[in-house]
Amino acid sequence: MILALDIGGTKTSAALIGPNLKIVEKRSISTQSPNWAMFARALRELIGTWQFDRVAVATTGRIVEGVLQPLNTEMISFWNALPITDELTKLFSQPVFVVNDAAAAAWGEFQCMQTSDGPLVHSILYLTISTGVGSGLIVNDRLVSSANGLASHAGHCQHSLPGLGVYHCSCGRTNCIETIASGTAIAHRATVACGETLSTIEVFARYYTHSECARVIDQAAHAISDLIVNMNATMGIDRAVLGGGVGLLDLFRERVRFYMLKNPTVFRAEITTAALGSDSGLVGVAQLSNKDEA
Ligand code: BMX
Ligand code: ZN
Repeated sequence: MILALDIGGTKTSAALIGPNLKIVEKRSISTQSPNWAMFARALRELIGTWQFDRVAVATTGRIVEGVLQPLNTEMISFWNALPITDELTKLFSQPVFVVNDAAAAAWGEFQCMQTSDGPLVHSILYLTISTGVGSGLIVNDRLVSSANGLASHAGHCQHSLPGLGVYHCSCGRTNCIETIASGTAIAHRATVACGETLSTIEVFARYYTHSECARVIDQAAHAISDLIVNMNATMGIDRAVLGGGVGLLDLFRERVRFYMLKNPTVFRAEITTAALGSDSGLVGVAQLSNKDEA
């Protein structure tokens, strides 16, 4: 049995995964915690009496030689340069495999496509549009990775939408796509535009009735569409898969498709939502940990 963890900026999911790599049971907690020790204790309690012989972890942030080095340093305050592999090995006394959350989800979605009917797909871009904007890339059947853990943090490419002003990203750059297209950014920008506190879900609920909310969502969708086109131009992807709380919304996918159609045909990519829904990271990291052992 595998214990799979998906540690996002807002929520952490844990799943017990059987030998057929299917989820047997799933639970979740908030990722926000005053420090690592308290988060680790909450994790231990969440897992309870589950029995497993390996731990597979998909986490937000860059992983460099087992150390978590976030790009967005404000997302989870307590773990800059956390030796996550060692800490989780101590906590669970089992071998631990760690990879970026969007990379894991990309692999999970890619494996799904290989078993479903239809033409074979060899290259995909997976985007999680959630607390941040994460990205995982498969090119010619291989997951793209790099020693510095930066591949493929496409959410930190800059957008080119005019007239938006300067947005500072917690990675140190300005105008990263994450600063206008993440769920956090959508809620923040609509809150400022409307003059009242709005959650991301509330902003989407107002799409057809509030022009300011529609504008914020459309700008996010436009930036994501441009990103997909740019990645297609550089990597030749067959398909872009949207995941995360915002990415899974039909309305958002349709707005991304709308902006995609403004591009010449050769640059357009097929856009789908994650077949595994919010489980792509959990299933993908379990598959990757299995593959690494094989
Ligand atoms: C940020 C970055 C990515 C991550 C993405 C989505 C950090 C801590 N995270 O761009 O590594 O994949 O957010 O993360 O630097 P999520 O928490 O929204 O799933
Ligand atoms: Zn950035």
